[in-house]
Amino acid sequence: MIGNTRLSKSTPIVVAGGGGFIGGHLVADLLRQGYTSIRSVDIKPLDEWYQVHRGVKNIAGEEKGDLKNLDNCRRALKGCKGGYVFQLAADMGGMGFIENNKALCMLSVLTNTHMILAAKDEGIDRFFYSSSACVYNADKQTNADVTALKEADAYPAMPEDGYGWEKLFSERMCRHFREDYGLKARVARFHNVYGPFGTWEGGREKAPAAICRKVIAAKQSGKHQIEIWGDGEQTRSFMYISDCLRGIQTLTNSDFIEPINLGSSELVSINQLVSIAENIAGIRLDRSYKLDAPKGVRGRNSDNTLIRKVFAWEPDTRLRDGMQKTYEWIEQEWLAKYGSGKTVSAPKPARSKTASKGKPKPSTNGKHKKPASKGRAKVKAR
Ligand code: GDC
Repeated sequence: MIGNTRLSKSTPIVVAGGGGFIGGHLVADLLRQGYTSIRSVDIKPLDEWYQVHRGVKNIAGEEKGDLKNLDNCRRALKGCKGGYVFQLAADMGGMGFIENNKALCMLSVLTNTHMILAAKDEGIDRFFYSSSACVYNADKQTNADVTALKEADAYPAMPEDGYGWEKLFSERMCRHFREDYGLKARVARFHNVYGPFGTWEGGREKAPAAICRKVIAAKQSGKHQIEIWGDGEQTRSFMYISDCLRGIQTLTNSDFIEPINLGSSELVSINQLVSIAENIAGIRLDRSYKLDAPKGVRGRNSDNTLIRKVFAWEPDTRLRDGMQKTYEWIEQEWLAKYGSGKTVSAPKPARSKTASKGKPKPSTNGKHKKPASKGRAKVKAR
């Protein structure tokens, strides 16, 4: 792993949420590095995974892959003493999802509680927990012209309703399992991660993928219009997936024990994000603004002082570069699913599990034979 070449390649590694966007990329990266004992666990059936990798023990579907269930957590980690767990499993999505599914988001507490309990009992060496910028106090995020969020800004606590409260609680659980039981828990606060092999339609997609999809649909239909949620002046930073992978592994291998920002500090407005996608597409669109759509906080950026100090590094992929790769991948998916020249109606915000019920059609070795649906594609990388 990055930052730890001494780690044996046969170290048992469990990626919880391996069928998801970040988990799928992490498994691919671990395989690339030569790790030989990887388990990938996800509640989704295998044909709904974003990426499926050979050379890994894939545990898929509700019966064995639902990590809200303690027995499933114990089974997933059995025999992995001294190994690594990457806890990326969660029922989540972009603003359209988390604003409409607060109870469901809070139920991830079962997954986090049972996974950390099983990790402690199994004698897991390192436990990585994926927290979120949604833990930060809402009062610090009321202006588009933001002061970037530093780690101390999570307290006094007033996180994002539902999703953010659960994340903050689970962060605390990591701390107390470390203090009371000596579990080496590591916590990163992700700032809006994007890239290929993620959700791009169906209601769970975040702004980068949603904007790419809308621009592609406008280009293909010849109807050069785009609807943007909010007034477009809200600000964010977006982290490309490769930076996320590097940060996860660097932190997990380190001795740094406090929650730390893992995000880009390249701040943009959503209007600027749209301009980037337009530039990639080579078109200009008429913009309309849906002011009553889910908007989240007014402005958010990652203060990277701490990560620079601790790791002499910070996520540094330029948004324009990451968006180019993301746009190209979504365009392929879009064309495979809809063909060229079609008009596609905008999806409604997702509720409950419906957004996770899409059934992508299988493809092999990165070549999509059939169109994917619900913004998911399957690739057998090995
Ligand atoms: O969904 P998201 O990327 O999540 O939205 C960013 C901003 O983009 C919001 O203000 C939203 O209204 C705006 N936006 C404009 N058009 C669109 O078509 C669209 N789709 C979407 N989705 N947004 C649009 C996220 C959470 C995550 C995670 C990260 C951590 O909040 O949803 O689960 O925890 O934060 O940083 P965002 O950045 O508000």
